[in-house]
Amino acid sequence: MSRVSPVIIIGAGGHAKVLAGLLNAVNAVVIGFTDADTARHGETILGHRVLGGDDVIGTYGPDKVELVLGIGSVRPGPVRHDVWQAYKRDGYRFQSCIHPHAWISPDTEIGAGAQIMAGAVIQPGCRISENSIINTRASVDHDCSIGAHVHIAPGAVLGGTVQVGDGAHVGTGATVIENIRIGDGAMVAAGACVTQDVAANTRVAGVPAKPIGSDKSS
Ligand code: JB2
Repeated sequence: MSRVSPVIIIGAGGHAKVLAGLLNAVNAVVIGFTDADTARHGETILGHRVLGGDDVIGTYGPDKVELVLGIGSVRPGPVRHDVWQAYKRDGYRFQSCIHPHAWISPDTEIGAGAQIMAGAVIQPGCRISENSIINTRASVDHDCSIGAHVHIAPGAVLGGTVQVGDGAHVGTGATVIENIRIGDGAMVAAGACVTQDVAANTRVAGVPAKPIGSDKSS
């Protein structure tokens, strides 16, 4: 993980605070946060100021700063994807963030802007695609493939050879047994135990997990 450029963290909520702690732990140069909520402007979080709205980013430009996407999610949704695309289009780069107390097999493919939090474990043969979060103490076993803009929430456990599609969300403390496919945009509720494939844009919950709806029906 190279730390050659200073970073701005987009968002100043809970997820951004966790990222600020990570960036402090690796001695990154953090310029500050931006937040859409003007009431947050001027606050200090873990030693870094909320500088203003996203217009601040433009005062630096893509050659002077890299970005860390600090807006999290508790369900599938377009926000992280859309903010990511907008800044990529304008030529900005997103730094990947890897906590020094994560254990990541050296052969792991890690996409741009991926965020791997404290206590996460990623076993050999895995791919973590761009802008995805492997959150605190999540466990990703061998040969898993995690798509782009995915959130594997704190304490979730994926058995070996699990495939998670783009934009999916695996909730806090959920378990996905080996060889399962989770479709694009699907949501696994917190604490669920997934023993069968989950179709795209479908929500599942419970032990064993059952469908509880889809994006199209909600
Ligand atoms: O376009 C934006 C924007 N949209 C929302 N630009 C910028 N710069 N900021 C934006 N925000 C801001 O993101 C909101 O004003 C708010 O301050 C922040 C989101 O904070 P919140 O704490 O509500 O959610 P979060 O996304 O940081 O964290 C959620 O997801 C995490 C993964 C929480 O539920 C956490 O508990 C969870 N761990």
